[in-house]
Amino acid sequence: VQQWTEIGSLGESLKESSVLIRGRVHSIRAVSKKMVFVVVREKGFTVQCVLTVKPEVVSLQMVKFVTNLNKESFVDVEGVVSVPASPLKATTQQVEIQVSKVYCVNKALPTLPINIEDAARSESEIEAALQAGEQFVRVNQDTRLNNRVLDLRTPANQGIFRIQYQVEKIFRHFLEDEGFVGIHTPKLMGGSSEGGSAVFRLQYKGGVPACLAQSPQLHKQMSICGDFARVFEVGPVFRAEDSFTHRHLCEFTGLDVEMEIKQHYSEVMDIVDRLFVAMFDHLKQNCQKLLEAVGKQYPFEPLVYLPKTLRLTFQEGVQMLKEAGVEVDPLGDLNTEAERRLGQLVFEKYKTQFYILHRYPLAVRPFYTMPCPDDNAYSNSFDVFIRGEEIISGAQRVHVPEFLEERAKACGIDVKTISTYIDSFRYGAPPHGGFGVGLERVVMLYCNLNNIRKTSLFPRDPQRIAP
Ligand code: ATP
Ligand code: AMO
Repeated sequence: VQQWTEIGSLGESLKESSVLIRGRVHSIRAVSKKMVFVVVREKGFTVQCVLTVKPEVVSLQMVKFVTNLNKESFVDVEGVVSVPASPLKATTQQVEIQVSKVYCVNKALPTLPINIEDAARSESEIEAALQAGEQFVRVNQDTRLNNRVLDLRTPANQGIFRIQYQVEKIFRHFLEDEGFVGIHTPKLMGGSSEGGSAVFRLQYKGGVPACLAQSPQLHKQMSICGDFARVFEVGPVFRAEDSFTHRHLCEFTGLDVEMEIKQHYSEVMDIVDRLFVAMFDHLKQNCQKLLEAVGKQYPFEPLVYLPKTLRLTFQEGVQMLKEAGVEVDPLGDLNTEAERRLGQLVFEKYKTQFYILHRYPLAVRPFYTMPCPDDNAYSNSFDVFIRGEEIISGAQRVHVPEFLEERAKACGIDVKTISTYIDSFRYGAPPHGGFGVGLERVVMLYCNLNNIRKTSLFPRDPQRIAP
């Protein structure tokens, strides 16, 4: 049995070795009846395979067969690795394979809804192709998403979703090392977890009204009441968002944390700080190839962050905006534009694109948020931003049941629907807090991508529930 070599691992060290690879036909360029170049792709990596008629080895027929292969078909290629005289522009690997055998494992349709080479072009490559009068198709977002299985094959998308998994991995590993335990909370709920309208309603058995969880909020807190002390969850979050924006999905992946607090809600922000610095360091140190694959199609500047994450209070943020001529309600929420502007101001002043804004006005936070003990117009809560856009919300929670009930009522929530949640606190609950991260947003903003649909494998938005 012969060893398979991954295309991504082909390099000069394998010069003159015989290799066997399996991949897709990415492109075909016939030079003559006797010679054809086939670029073969695997997991976003590409290598040029050269087929030349050679008596006893490669026949005219074989060159013809390969010339006529459909793109995206799966092939096994056997040959010897060689190093070309000049660098190869069209492939990721800088070696070629001098082919002795090609076997088509399974073919793709002759015409596909998306040409992967077209889908993989950057804006500047599109410009250059237009200037050169090249024949190609500009693949728009809807076409990509309608044909996501093909779109996912581009090197940039291979990079995005492999980076996304690294973010999830560091989240799990870091928290595990800090004594957190992974949990799984129900997604079918009797009442809404965040309040408000953005909830998907459904009928449970026996016609009982139910909804899909807008977050694991209630059950992650109830797990703290169940003595797990420090918990995290990676799971789906459902929001019936009305508006069509670049950063809202109807289903996304939530990275959630909940923990006992000994003295101060800064303990929760400490976890955010160390977790994300560890994550960004890991991406920088171990994911260069993936980041380059994304950057080649969607160029971006690396994220600038500090070894110790900057914390500003909401009031300081409002003041910075005011000094820059942006008036905002000091007891209201920041709109998207103000958040972006503050992101720029923070970058100019503190040289970081990642920071925590805390002590938000109580009025703009969910009912379960703990007011500041020294001024209850504000709350022990925070949001976290990358490049001026929110990736995290977090807070200390109200752990006194009577007060929790009062806050829920004041926020217009029907307390009957969350009575088991409120009761959990009647049996004795420790001070605690936590936060929720949108996984797709982290990757979108880390790579400075312009749309959250680019970081959702099969996105669900107000206008899309397929494929
Ligand atoms: P969270 O659920 O924690 O608030 P989020 O990022 O979804 O996270 P939103 O409350 O939806 O935040 O919005 C934050 C701010 O962004 C709002 O104050 C609002 O001004 C603005 N915003 C939200 N949706 C839109 C939209 N569709 N178009 C423009 N601005 C929006
Ligand atoms: P929040 O509602 O802010 O907080 O959500 C937490 C994080 O989830 C992400 N997010 C979204 N991502 C994609 N599409 C959406 N529609 C969407 N809505 C939110 C954002 C946001 O920061 N229970 C609290 C968290 C907590 O306090 O622990 C909560 O759900 O990145």
